[in-house]
Amino acid sequence: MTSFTLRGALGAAACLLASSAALAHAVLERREAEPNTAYRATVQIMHGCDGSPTTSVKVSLPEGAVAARPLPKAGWTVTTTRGPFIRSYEAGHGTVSEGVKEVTWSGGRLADDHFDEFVVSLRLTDAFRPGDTVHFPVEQVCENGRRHWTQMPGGTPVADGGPAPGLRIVQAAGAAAAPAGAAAPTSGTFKAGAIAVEQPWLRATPGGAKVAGGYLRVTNSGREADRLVGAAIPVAGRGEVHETVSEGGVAKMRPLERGLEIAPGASLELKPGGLHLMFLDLKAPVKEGAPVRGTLTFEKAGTVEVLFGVAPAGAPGPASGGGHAHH
Ligand SMILES: [Cu+2]
Repeated sequence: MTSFTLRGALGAAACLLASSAALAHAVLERREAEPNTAYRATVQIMHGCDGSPTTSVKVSLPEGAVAARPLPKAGWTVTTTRGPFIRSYEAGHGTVSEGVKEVTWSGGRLADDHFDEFVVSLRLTDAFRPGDTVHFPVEQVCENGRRHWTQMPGGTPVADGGPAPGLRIVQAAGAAAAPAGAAAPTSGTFKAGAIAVEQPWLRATPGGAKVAGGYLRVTNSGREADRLVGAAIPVAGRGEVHETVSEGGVAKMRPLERGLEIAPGASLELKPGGLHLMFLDLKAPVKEGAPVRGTLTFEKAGTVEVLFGVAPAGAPGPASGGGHAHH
């Protein structure tokens, strides 16, 4: 009812704004959870599509949510899509590297003036840290039309829908607070052939910044040299490998045109003030606490998918107990 009153008052031009901000139709019932716990993701569908009944609801699960099991609903057919995770996770009783990534309930009919709940039980792994907001994008199909509740913070606005339902990750009760200035990146090791990439992280970017620095440790356990030749994240136009050199006492950075060689047995650390990745032509800010998927390309080992943790702007390192070998 409210939606029609609003629409009448605001007129057609304001419709999209009204529906994306005030009238989010897909929300999570429980919006806070601790890392390394079981979580019951209850997606509430509050309205249809401009009066038309809902006939299908698809929920995409965030990377780092594992062991997902949907709750069947009478009158609806539930289907799941499985796939590989970008790294393996500790899931309480063993390690998992693939699982359910999307759940769809279809074939039902939810009237516009009713609401219903669509539930997935899952486990939140150590991919999430207190302060992160994790998103569960929802695609709602109606008899007439559809709605995309898929918009991410800082991302492109969605015309026919609005924000993806978000879950805030909070500190476990009784746990020590993280030291001030400590980052909360996703930890992880990502492997391709003889190459291992440890704890990749980005520095958050302030407002209109067009570049972001990326850091990691890379180890070559093979018998041949390899080269890191490329890096990419979705919000950057391009990625380069940079070195920092001193010219007349001034530190300057420049791209390594042939990439970065990693000798057999060598372990290199890319860190602020030294070797680093540089992501340019940013289309959206890199936000603290919101891990970013990306790829690194090696001449021999090929392309490896990684998850960059995001530390505060200006952070010297990814985390306080972050396993740095030298100081
Ligand atoms: Cu640079």
